[in-house]
Amino acid sequence: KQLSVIGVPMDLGQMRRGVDMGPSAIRYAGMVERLEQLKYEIEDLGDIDIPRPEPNADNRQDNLRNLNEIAEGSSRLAKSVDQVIENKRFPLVLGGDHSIAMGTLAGVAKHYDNLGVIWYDAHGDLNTADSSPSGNIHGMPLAVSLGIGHEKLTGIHDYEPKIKPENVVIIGARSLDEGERVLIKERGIKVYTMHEVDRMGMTQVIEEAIDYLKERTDGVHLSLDLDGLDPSDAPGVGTPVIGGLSYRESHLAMEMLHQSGMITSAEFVEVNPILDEKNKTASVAVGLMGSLFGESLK
Ligand code: DIR
Ligand code: MN
Ligand code: MN
Ligand code: MN
Repeated sequence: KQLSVIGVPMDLGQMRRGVDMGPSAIRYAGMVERLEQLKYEIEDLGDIDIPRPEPNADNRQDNLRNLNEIAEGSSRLAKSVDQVIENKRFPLVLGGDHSIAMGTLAGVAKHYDNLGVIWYDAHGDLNTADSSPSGNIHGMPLAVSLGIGHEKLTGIHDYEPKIKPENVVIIGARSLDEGERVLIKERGIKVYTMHEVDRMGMTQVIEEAIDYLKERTDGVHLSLDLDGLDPSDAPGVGTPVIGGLSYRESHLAMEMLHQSGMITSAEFVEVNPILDEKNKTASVAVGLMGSLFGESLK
């Protein structure tokens, strides 16, 4: 298989500096070497150029912080991802904060009639400018991809919506804002909160998710926010929430997704090396990639 890696040094979607160094931290944790052992042909396309706003400016429009810079960065990312798929390669995107998913999905979804999405995250990322408690765009990319949000974001790469609510599965949720809960109910988005993971176990959660997506999609994007994991396993994230998915549950999930053969693109986001402990979170991300791409002991 042929893989193309795209780094996205984006930190404008939230308030903690340092997450723009996520792509370097993940590369430094040995990603390329790890995946090459699995006999992938890998090309690293380097990093997308992200516009810088005026330093220290609040830079908010309609409760959307850094709107123009994020829209422009996402649009550049969308073009790159689009080209990778055009070349019949698998796009592997490294964040950067989760706002980059708007660009990734814009580049991917064009190539599918019914793109499925697995959103592995402590959060729903379903806010809009009106519902957002923070004005941080990294809390909005799933809503934006569904066509809900500011037109500068929903219109990235010149089409919308990118995905349909019935093709989305959220796993690991444990911090949902009120407006996000309303959207989940209204649009019928499938959500496995930590409550369901605890009751059913990760095996059944992923089996159900795979069966559900298999029936209705022609490709599946994995958007993995490292804060979906418990902060004890992934401390280097900007918005940690206790009570998360374990390292082992996450590896199991990745192995089962690999066995399903259904994942057609992936991104790993929110690794912040400044907040991390000796690059642990980036190493966890690389380990999860290993499992997703087929590492196994037999
Ligand atoms: C919160 C936090 N729901 C917000 N969202 C985060 O600001 O919208 N998403 N951290 O990953
Ligand atoms: Mn997220
Ligand atoms: Mn489409
Ligand atoms: Mn999150």
